[in-house]
Amino acid sequence: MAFDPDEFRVPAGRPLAVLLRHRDAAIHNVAISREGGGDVVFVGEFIGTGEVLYSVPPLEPGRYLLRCDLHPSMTGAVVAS
Ligand SMILES: [Cu+2]
Repeated sequence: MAFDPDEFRVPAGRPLAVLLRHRDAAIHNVAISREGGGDVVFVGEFIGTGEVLYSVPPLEPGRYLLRCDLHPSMTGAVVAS
């Protein structure tokens, strides 16, 4: 019920491939939004097992909130620079 690691540094301005590898019994996804309640920039499909490879559009430089839409405690950060 957590992202591991919970902070990611990525290059800004480039498409991203994000692999979510699922290691518990719950359903999860990955959503990315501007930090501080800003625009949602990506919402990934939910998966219940296995892994999924998300194609995330290029991010502008800055900090973003990473979260699972089903579990408010599942958060992390994406830093694009
Ligand atoms: Cu979740």
